[in-house]
Amino acid sequence: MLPPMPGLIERYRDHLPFEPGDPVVSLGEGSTPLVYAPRLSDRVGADVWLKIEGTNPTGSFKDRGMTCAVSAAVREGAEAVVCASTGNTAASAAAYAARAGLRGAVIVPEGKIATGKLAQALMHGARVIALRGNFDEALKLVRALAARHPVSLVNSVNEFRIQGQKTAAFELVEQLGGELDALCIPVGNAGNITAYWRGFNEAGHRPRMLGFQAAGAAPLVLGAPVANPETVASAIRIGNPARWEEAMDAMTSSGGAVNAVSDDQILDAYRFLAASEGVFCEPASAASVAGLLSHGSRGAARVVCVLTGHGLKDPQTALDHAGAVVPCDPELGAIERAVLR
Ligand code: AN7
Repeated sequence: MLPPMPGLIERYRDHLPFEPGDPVVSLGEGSTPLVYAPRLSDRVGADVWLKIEGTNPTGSFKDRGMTCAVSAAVREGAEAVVCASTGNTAASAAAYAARAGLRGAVIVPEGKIATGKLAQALMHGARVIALRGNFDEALKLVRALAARHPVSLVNSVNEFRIQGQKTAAFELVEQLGGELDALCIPVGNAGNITAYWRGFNEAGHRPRMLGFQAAGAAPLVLGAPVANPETVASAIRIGNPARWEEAMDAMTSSGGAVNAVSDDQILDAYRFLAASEGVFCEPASAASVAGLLSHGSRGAARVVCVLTGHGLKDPQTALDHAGAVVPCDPELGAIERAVLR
């Protein structure tokens, strides 16, 4: 029998704030595939790889941070974990809370999270609270809640989340032998770009950090919070990122940039990845590729696009933007016409 694939904390313990003997809550996260993208590379004129974070246990990169945040919560004796979320943090927090035997409560903007994420949070037994407000309001409220009650806040304002997520940069350095010029990454609450930059610095490699926001939710591009963010990429429908300064620092100190991509550009990249590379990610993730396609690689020869979440998270957006099914009567002639036409 093969030895089990260790989770992040075991794999990178030397770089993480966990001692041997500390409780570890893991679902085997991390060690995600890095897949070369030949057609995208042709279009961009550079070698491009996709870091497929949708293969994490709950289908998004959030699991990297959540194994650390929930393990630390157990160590601290917390009884419950809480978060505000556009969906993926909620799904991940709910799963790791279930695994740890902790109560989980997640606050999501009512009607604005993808179906798969809602199903996950509910199935894992979290209390799902639909806020009549947006993510930024939810985060503000949950921070106030955590300051007053013995619950562990597992949003990326929690340092352990950043610690866990920085391991994706370690993996990239290993997978590419350190040969990486630029990283394209969607930016919402700005925890992930902060974490990658931390990881790259610790690993001694400093690729250009190219962050992309949805045009209707692009506070970092505009230089001011957005009161009513809107985008088809519901995961990054965020108007006032918590890690604002750190994200800007990552982009400036690496010689990178932050840019906006329109919903149409996001949807084009989303369909292109699925239809031409065989990789189905969620709309927010496609912002990294949309950004690379519309803003270019800035002279980088070797580029990684981070695909933060799995396409199955948001089946409704897929169905709304994909081709139609072909109806068919149960006869050979009809099947021939339907299949071979
Ligand atoms: C697929 O789940 O903020 O810049 O509450 O789900 O670290 O916020 C999700 C964010 C990119 C942006 N791609 O990352 C949440 C949440 C996907 C995401 C982001 C998110 P950050």
